[in-house]
Amino acid sequence: MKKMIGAVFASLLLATPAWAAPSSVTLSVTNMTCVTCPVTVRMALGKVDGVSKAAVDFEKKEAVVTFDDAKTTVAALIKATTDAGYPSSVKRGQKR
Ligand SMILES: [Cu+2]
Repeated sequence: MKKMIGAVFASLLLATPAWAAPSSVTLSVTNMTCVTCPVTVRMALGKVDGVSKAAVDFEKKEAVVTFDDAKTTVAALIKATTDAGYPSSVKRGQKR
């Protein structure tokens, strides 16, 4: 019985790896020419699996994205905005 509980705990640990902490990155987004562009960019980022939050600023031409780095990568985020017609690059990234 004790052994079984141990196995359950081990599988729980595997299901939620320690490195699955939310990360955030600020992307510098190009091509945003009007106020509805950020909406398109935000929707494109929101479709990426693992993204929990995306805030796009038209004035600053940047997107602040919070994502689960076990599910997606910064490269996938950049691809998402680029595929939507707005190529982006990393302005600053940080892990929390
Ligand atoms: Cu626009």
